[in-house]
Amino acid sequence: MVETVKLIGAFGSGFTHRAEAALRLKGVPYELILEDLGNKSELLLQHNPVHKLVPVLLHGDRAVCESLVILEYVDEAFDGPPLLPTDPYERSEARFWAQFIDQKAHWLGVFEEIGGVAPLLTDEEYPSLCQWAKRYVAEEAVKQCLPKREELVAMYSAFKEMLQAMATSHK
Ligand SMILES: N[C@@H](CCC(=O)N[C@@H](CS)C(=O)NCC(=O)O)C(=O)O
Repeated sequence: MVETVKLIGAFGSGFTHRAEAALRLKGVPYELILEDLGNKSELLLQHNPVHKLVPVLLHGDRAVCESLVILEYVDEAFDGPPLLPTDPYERSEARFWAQFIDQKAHWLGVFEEIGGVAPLLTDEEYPSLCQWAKRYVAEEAVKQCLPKREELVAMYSAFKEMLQAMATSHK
């Protein structure tokens, strides 16, 4: 029996994107269930009682939490092109950069724009990482589940305004 794959996530969440991109790169069909993080569902709370965060991968009746853990689970549980290298050292490097980058490739530019700060990830300082980021966002499977930059800017700008309003009202 083929077990269904569902991903509990949230729009604009880089961690959700990471899990979704893993499923797409691996060629695993899945259903995306979008959470309202201001009003978390029973489904999310039941399957991630420890952190209560998205993403959560549901594979049949099993739940996998934490985006990097999901990524490795997807790589090991399903057939398809490998996501991580086979060589242990190269795997450790991939894990190191996965932790470091945490989807900054696409999201960092958005935060720079909203925060009005100078670019944090520059070609001069991180040439290999910038090259990788460009290749990553150009990948067809990734493009299909990458939120549009304008939508991320709109969402995080609204979030920033909400935080500013809260800070002002607490003065
Ligand atoms: N370390 C976690 C981080 C997940 C995370 O921070 N998820 C955010 C959305 S991007 C969330 O669920 N936020 C809801 C909350 O903080 O209550 C992972 O890699 O999966």
